[in-house]
Amino acid sequence: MYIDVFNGDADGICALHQLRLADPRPDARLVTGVKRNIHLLQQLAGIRKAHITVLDVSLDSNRESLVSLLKDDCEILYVDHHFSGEIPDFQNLKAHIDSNPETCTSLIVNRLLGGENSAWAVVGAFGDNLHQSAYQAAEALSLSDSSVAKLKELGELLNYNGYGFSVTDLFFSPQDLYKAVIPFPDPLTFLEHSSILPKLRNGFHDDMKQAASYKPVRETEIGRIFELPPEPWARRVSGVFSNLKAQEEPGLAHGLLTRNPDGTYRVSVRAPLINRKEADTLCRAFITGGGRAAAAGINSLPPEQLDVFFKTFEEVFGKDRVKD
Ligand SMILES: [Mn+2]
Repeated sequence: MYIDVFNGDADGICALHQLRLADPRPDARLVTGVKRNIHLLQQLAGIRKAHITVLDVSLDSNRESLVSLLKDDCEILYVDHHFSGEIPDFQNLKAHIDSNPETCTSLIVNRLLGGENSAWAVVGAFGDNLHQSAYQAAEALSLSDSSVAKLKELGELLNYNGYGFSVTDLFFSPQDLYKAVIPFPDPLTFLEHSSILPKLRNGFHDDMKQAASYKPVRETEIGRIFELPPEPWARRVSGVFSNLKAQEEPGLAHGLLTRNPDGTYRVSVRAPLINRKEADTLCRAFITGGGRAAAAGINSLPPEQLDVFFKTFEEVFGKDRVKD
């Protein structure tokens, strides 16, 4: 039995696609979800002796399930760029983990394949917001500037589709999106012929247009905090919206609040782009917070702690402010 497990964002989809173009497994069971659903190996409880490929989800977050699958004689290929912690020592585990902030899973797969399907690696890298690495990987392909711009748009659209609270928020389930790319060895052909791209492109522009009308709910010299309504369009666009706001004001920290169904807030935080630090420090000060130094979040912030959040936001990012 073959099982392919992949993060439901651009990087996860492109990494798997590159691998399967080189080594097709048409009967593989596919396991994926929205971008934030990273505990994917839990879904394989009880599976024995399968050939499993895992892409673009943190090993550390899946450690327990991974070890029990390895003990149950599964052969596992694990490729990722998130924090892994110690890699379990098993003969039947092949791990290629590189947490360098300038790389992503698609680029690691590209290296493993000797550049065999690297146009898709470029798409995955753009999707993960690694523009410099993406342009670098694109150089070897000698593409025109307009073709590279197309790969960038594709990466961003695939990435955009991965956000959302659950798959029902999304235009396409990540599984369907992956199935849609399978027939296309060349992403530029996919861009031209796929019937799903126009829907994704229109959805993206509509969502961004709605989001653009929202002003900050709090604005200081330290940063800006926005709130978007608890609706599917806002959940879909949250990641791209945060990136865009951060690019608008690279010297400021940014926060985005969205209500959860239980009344608490889901919070996402971006450190200032010119000083990508401390977003995790801020979020870890709250029970359900976590993340990386540049981008972090809190899963459910009780509304009565909102003022404490604002204060801590300004303390943490104020302390370290780069004066201009
Ligand atoms: Mn990734």
